[in-house]
Amino acid sequence: MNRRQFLTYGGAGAAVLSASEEAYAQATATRIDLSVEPADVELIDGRVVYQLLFYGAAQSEPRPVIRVTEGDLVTVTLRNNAPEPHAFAIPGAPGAEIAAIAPGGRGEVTFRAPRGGTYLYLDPLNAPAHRLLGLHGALISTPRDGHTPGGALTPFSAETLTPATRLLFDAMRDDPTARFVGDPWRPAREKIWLFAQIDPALCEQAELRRPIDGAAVQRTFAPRYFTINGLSGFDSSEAETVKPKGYVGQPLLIRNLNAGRNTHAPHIHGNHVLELSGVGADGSVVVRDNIIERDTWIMRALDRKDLILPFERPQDIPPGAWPPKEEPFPLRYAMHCHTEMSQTAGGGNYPQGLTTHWELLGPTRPTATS
Ligand SMILES: [Cu+2]
Repeated sequence: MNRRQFLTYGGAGAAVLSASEEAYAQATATRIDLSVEPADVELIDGRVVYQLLFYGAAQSEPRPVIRVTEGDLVTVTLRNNAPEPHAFAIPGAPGAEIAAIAPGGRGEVTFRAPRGGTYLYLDPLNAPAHRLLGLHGALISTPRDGHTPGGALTPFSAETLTPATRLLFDAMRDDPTARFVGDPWRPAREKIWLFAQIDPALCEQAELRRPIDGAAVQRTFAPRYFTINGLSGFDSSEAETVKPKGYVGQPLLIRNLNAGRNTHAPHIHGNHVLELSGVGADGSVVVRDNIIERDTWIMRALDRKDLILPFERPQDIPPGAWPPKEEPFPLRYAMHCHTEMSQTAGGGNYPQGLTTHWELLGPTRPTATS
């Protein structure tokens, strides 16, 4: 176990394995090298638990974000540095599976990057146990062509856009008659919120190499820590990888995923979000026909939802009182989960659970030309 990684809590960030930084590039061949590593992870209250984590080659941070471009030929290699077999899958990406690899072994798979959208990669073995021990991460597929007929850029393939999503992205523009006056959405305006839960009893079972029965875990999993991108409480509230920031008129995409076992009900203050997509029965990205404004949305186990946080004037503030004169910018608004236990750590330590906030930096964006 001397090879085991030790992670302090704040060290769990968002390293990026970028297959192709250039959106809309020609199809290329891409190689992603991953390994499964045992790790001692320090949680928000100082407790250290044993986890199993995916690492990228030469990456010091776990669960790297994998970025690919739709249609690319992607080769994933996986080295198993853990003491039991591990596997790999991407629900919704046909063919993206590596069967069980023995300890010390290596596996490989080549597949076509799926349609534009947000995906989970995970270890499907002994489900949901290995995934809940930490073996999961986010994969972002950039569409080869993500434009609306009106020319607005979206995070989805043009052929999967619905009339509602086309109208929404076209309605974010620098035009006083538009519904969302400001900049169009840009790919750089994005946050990944990868939710997970940790049950220290399961971690201990794995550390002591006691047999783990996935079906039993499905029934007995009792999480005591609730994380966003591996962070919680004060850490997730302040982490730049989690916290959306921007001016009025700078819409942002939240790519929300739930790698855990429990249902979350994230709730946001200040603006409503617009729910753009969900997951089909086969794991594919389903772009919504009907876009509903939500202040609370449901994230079931393995859910993936893309949401627009519009960064509009908070509608609780009357236009006549905008911009506020006595309250200084940035205005800070909470995101917390309405599944109440998720707001705690270690069985009651509030508010050290799944929470963050977002910041409205000012009423006028610095890039505005009009
Ligand atoms: Cu609230």
